Amino acid sequence: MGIEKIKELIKILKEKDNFLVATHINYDPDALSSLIATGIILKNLNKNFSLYLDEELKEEYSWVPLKEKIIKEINGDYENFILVDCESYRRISEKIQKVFNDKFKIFIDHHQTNKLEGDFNLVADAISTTEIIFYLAKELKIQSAELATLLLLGIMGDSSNLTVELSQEKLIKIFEMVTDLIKLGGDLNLVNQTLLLKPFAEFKKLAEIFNQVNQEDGIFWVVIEGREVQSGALANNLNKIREAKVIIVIEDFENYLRIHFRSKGNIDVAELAQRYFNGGGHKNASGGRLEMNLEEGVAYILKIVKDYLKENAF
Ligand SMILES: [Mn+2]
Repeated sequence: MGIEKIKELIKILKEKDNFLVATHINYDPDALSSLIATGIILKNLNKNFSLYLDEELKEEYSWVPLKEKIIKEINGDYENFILVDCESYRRISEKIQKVFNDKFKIFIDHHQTNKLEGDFNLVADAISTTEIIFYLAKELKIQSAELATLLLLGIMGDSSNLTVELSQEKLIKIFEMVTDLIKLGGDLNLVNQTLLLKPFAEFKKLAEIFNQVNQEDGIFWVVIEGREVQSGALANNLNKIREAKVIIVIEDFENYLRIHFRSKGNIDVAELAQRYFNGGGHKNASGGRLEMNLEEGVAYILKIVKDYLKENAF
């Protein structure tokens, strides 16, 4: 990640004021953490800002700072728009779609399939968007235990608690970053508890879903109702199946299907999601959507994935 780009962003943030910050819908730990960490940076720069989140803050995140800055309705007069951890307009809430266009747009993201064109784009090859914010905060010398814990949340969230497959170079970088954050007072135990502990009722529901998982030629898939459980976490869990090459979680939203892919090694599900499912993401974790009924949709998805595995001899 170029430090020059970070310096350019700092210059912009210092010059401007009245920021509206948002992230993708169905926020995950990295999205929430980058949203609020950006708020902490703006607060330290004495700027006016709001953090937009259209969903409720889930109970497990009750410890996060700056909750008073989170808004669900957009009323203020904002001049600048910062979007974090989001690679596509399809993942921006409708309320944001209505207001962001005439603003100065800053995009901070780490999805390899990001094609958004803002007035300033910082799309870097990073494990999480919070990694980018980490370097931004470091350059600005903004440091606190609170911020460190928040950044750990994003990093641990997007790396499945440091268990995703990464190159040696990236592993060293991420472990150094985590060490730095712990030294700054970041509470890794709290972060792990936030990410790993679940209510008993959710375990029972997951057990039911695990029993419904189908498999064929290394492809493991399951259909769930829209928002039945945390779909991303479910997909990560299923990716622990040793025999699995590709995991597909299909979320049925009645008029469309949301699809979550996970894969191992060189199987690039970001490419699949982008090419066939109007989506994108990372090599081993991606998502998309499909406007089809469930039966046709499942058959179509399986065919695409099977063909892809065959073509590439995985
Ligand atoms: Mn992310």
